[in-house]
Amino acid sequence: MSSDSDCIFCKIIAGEIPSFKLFEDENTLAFMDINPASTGHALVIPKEHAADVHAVSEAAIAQTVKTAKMIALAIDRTLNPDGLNLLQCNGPAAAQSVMHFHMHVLPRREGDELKLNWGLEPGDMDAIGALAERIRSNL
Ligand code: DGP
Repeated sequence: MSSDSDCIFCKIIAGEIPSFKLFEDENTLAFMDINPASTGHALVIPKEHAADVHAVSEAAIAQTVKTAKMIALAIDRTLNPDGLNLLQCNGPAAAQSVMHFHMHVLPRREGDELKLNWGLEPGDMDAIGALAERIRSNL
């Protein structure tokens, strides 16, 4: 499986840097976003390194969407949000900051006025870790 030693998400897959892991199978990994745009913001990635929608294989994108659906359900059970975005960004103009294909699972609240080009503010790691445990228990 292709990997890029300079890619932060490949390092998370390899366990070289820590993450609040939610779910892992042979082809995908789901974990909490550490710069959350909303409470419960999670990411789903293929293990195969590919920069964006143009580079990712059809198999990997299908596996990633399947895992994203499972994570969306677990987040729904855990947080009961008013809505939820599945979002995927391609290229700097579309606010892609990590060049490893990923899907955002973004819980939403009525009137939260979340801008989809959110700033990358570090979250509260204790709160994110505690939430990861709650979401895992709802998988
Ligand atoms: P995008 O802007 O669509 O490329 O989203 C990248 C997301 O990845 C952004 O919301 C912040 C998040 N992120 C960046 N670095 C890390 C990291 O080291 N760990 C985790 N868990 N998330 C990260």
